[in-house]
Amino acid sequence: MTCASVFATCATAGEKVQLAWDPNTEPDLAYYTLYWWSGGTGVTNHLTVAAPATTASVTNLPAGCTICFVVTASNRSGLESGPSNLVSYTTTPDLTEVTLDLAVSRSGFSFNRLTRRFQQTLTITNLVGFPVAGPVVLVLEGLSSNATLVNRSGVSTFAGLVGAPCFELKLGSDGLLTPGETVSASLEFSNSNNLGINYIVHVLGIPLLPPPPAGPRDVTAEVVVLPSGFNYNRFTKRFVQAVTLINTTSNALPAPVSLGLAGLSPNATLANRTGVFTLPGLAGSPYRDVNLLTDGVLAGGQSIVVTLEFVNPTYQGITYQTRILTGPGDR
Ligand SMILES: [Ca+2]
Repeated sequence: MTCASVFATCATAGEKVQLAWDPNTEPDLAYYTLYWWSGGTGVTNHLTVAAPATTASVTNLPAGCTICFVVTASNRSGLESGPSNLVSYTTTPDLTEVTLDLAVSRSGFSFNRLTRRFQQTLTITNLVGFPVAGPVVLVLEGLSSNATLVNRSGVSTFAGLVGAPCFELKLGSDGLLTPGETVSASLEFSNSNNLGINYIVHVLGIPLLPPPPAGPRDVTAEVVVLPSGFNYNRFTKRFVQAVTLINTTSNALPAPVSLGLAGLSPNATLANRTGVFTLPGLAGSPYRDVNLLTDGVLAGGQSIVVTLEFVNPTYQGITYQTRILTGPGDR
């Protein structure tokens, strides 16, 4: 069984899990060792438990990860058994504030004489083009001190909202608040002095953002471009310019890396172009792909020289603005 993380990031959330296993029966049994790890981290943790105890709890597990556990038994000479079957546990993922992706409306309060509670209905609609996955949680910030949210699901540990009461929405069997879907929540408050109940509502969830569109990425802002002057080659009758590109980031830019010339003055033609852009906003501008040598990337901090050759029959000035695109896909 593989044990992969279900979410890309695993921030420490301090989740705790309790484990139990069947006892071993050897007379010289000394202790058990519990091992656990999270997919992708490459880190194995362990703790030992003196026999005959057969339970342990593990704290500070990362959020949104599948954690795998196995147990071994060791005897008094330190001889360790093979591992038990593997069990896994998925911790609650880190939530993101999605309040601005939703419409939240609140009814007035109604008083229930039997329960002596104030009831309010909140209606929540997903306004964006992507689903929000559960748990989707209402967090009531600054709830007035006379009121208590009686039917709360818990108390927030979210940064900036720590301690505020929470209410988890029921999302139906899909576990999602899909685009356009509306759900409602019935909040019940006790109210010690019957004064007003005020709060600011936040909504937390897991936005399932659409993947970024396939195609090259514009990294013009991340690359410094230093053009030389022009040299005229009498044999080829071309104007030659050496352009140095410097990747100012620490991230490698994947091939192909294209140097585009937007707004090239109409007297000049890029003779050694790789192609002409068809992308919106760049359509018709010529580009030349950078020779990235064997590693196929423009590494972080790396500089590389591109030689441009222009045909310029009228000998007028050659001007353009540079654009840098990286990665596969249509240009
Ligand atoms: Ca749903």
